[in-house]
Amino acid sequence: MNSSIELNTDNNYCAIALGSNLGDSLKILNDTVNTLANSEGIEVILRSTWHKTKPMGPVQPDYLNGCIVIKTSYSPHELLKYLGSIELEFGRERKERWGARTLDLDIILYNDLVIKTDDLEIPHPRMRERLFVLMPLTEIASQWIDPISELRINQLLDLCLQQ
Ligand code: PH2
Ligand code: MG
Ligand code: MG
Repeated sequence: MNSSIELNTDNNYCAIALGSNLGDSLKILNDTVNTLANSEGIEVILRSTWHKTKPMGPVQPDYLNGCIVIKTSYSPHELLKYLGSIELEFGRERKERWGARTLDLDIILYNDLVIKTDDLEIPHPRMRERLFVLMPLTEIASQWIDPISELRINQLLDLCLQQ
């Protein structure tokens, strides 16, 4: 696929998963969405409700999870870098893989792009098995097609619920 036409225009759509299980998670997540909405080059188009979810991975507190869809002029790697700076702003410390965190911002989908580099994989490689991503994402982007499986988000949710 030739994706060059889709980049650095104002018409890139990206689904982002948000999660927090340390600190005042509700405030952190709401403040994060406001920060993103006030950022140049980012327009928050859709936001899900917040879901309280059981942790996957090591023993840790429950999470608050949700998803947003943004319209952005950032390329995937620019966005990755910017989201990383927001995680740091909200006190994120990198410790154990999949461990507790004040804020996690994961790029889930970016247009219909497929990207696999050392630091970034889109679509998010584990989104198909994560109810804490698929449930909120179905609220706002149920018809978005995963370019890998070619299934819609609501179909991925149905499959995940059957597991
Ligand atoms: N994130 C993880 C690991 N486990 N569990 C839930 N419920 N929600 C998350 O956002 C989450 C997780 C690593 O990013
Ligand atoms: Mg994550
Ligand atoms: Mg992450």
